[in-house]
Amino acid sequence: MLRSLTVVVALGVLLIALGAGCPKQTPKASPPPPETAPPTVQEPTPPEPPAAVPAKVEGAIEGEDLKVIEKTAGEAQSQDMTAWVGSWSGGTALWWHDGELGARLLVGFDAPQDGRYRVVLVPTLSYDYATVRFTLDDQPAGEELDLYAAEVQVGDEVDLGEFDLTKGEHRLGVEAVGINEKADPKTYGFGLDYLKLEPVPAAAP
Ligand SMILES: [Ca+2]
Repeated sequence: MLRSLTVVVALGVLLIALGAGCPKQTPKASPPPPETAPPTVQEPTPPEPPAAVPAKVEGAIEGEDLKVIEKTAGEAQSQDMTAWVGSWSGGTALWWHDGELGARLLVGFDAPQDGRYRVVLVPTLSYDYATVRFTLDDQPAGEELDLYAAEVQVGDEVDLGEFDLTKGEHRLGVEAVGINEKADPKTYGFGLDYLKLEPVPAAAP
């Protein structure tokens, strides 16, 4: 019995000794991570800025907002001018097209209060525009104006003169009285960017 016990103990010691001599198992090395491209950071795409529309001129009565009271020929409508080189107030103008010699257009605008005003306007010039005369409340206003230009463009300010205006509606008349010989086609067009009423200080007594 004692002998058997001795054998078992010896055997145990031997096994322990053998175990101590075994190379330690090292953990298997992890396989290298698959080569994947680093995640790319998507830069947020900035939204397209809206097309720049020219600001409105301070104090302007926009041609495109005028009330068309009467026209004897053609069509009068608002026209987007941002496709052309130049700076129309609000990027838009009144466009009277497909007129004829002697055609008349009458538009209404409001004076803010009773007073004396210098009335100025800014026309559009174009290759097919007419020579025009203006009236203000049926009275002649300013000089005859040739609106021909080889390219569509915004014109210079035109002085129609000084007028005593009451608060409320007044009427600007445009008559096609001719057309430049270079105009092609000769469609007697007219364009109005804006009108402006400049108060005239009362004369000193
Ligand atoms: Ca305008």
